[in-house]
Amino acid sequence: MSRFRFSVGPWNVNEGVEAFGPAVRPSIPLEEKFKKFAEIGISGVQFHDDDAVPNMNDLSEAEIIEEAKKVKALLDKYGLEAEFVAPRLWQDPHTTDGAFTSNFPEDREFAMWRAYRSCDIAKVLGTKKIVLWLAREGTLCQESKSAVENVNRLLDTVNKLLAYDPEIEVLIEPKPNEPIDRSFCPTVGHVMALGAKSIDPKRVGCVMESAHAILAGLDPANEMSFAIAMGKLGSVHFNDQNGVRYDQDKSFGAENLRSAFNQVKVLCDNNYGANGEFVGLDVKCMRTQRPGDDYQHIINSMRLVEIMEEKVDRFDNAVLQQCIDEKNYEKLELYVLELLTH
Ligand code: 3MF
Ligand code: MG
Repeated sequence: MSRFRFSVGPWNVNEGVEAFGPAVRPSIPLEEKFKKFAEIGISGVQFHDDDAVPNMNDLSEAEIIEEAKKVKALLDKYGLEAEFVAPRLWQDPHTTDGAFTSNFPEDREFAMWRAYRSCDIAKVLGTKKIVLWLAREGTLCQESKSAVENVNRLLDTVNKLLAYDPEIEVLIEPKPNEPIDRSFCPTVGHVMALGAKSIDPKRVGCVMESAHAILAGLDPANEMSFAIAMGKLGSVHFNDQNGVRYDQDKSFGAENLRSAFNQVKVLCDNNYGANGEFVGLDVKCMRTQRPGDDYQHIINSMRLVEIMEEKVDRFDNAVLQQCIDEKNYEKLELYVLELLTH
């Protein structure tokens, strides 16, 4: 049994579409996903705005709220909680040049409209957390935008959201690249700096994803630690990634067990979850997986967290202290490797 509460998004169970191939599995209705999530031990659901309210561009603000109420009733039916709402600002034709940092004012206006609607949807679903994955906030052609101007636009966006709803908390999910080449806000440090300059720093934090840290050439546990030290780790996206290549969203621990151990350890050591935070899983199922077996990556990830919790509980601080006293980190290295392999 894990000490953590787990969350996933509906997008984590998908049809297997990727850049080089179309859908290979049938779509699963939202309610069926909720039912299965509850069955396998998930207690939170992460939402994109249009996961909760499909085709929202065509709806009025009042209609969006009515649609969101139906989703809230479904969550209640399966005993699930909404963790956060994130505006999906990377698929719409309005956001080809970015959303909050597009060169085109009508696109920026569209992005704000979606972000405000995310706040409205979050209120109905019963969560205060708004996540901004700044997917296209950067450049493909570096000279096409001023980075200084656009970092200020991101700050302005955060401020507008904080002012729009005095209850919400804005969690930025940093990622250095993909789908853009160069992000304006690539790491936890950048998020912390933006938050500190906002009109209400205590309501700005981050979601740290393992794969995003690896893509930035950084250590996931240390990125999470930095946010914890600042009191700003609002959520995590546990997954794994084989080095610096395309964004893989592999099952947690599938590539690097020691890194998985250290991510779980930093959360355990710092009592993560005590304020209701979830361990979010942002994992993608392999395209080879058959319909019906396409929750396996989520089950695997939760199991890995549990296994690592057990290792963390067995980690002997007396051994650690002895190794420090002897200044013998080679000995500590072996201790950790034996712990992980036994
Ligand atoms: C991309 C991501 C995103 C975000 C999600 C919520 C599609 O690499 O990690 O998943 O996690 O949009 O912000
Ligand atoms: Mg993510």
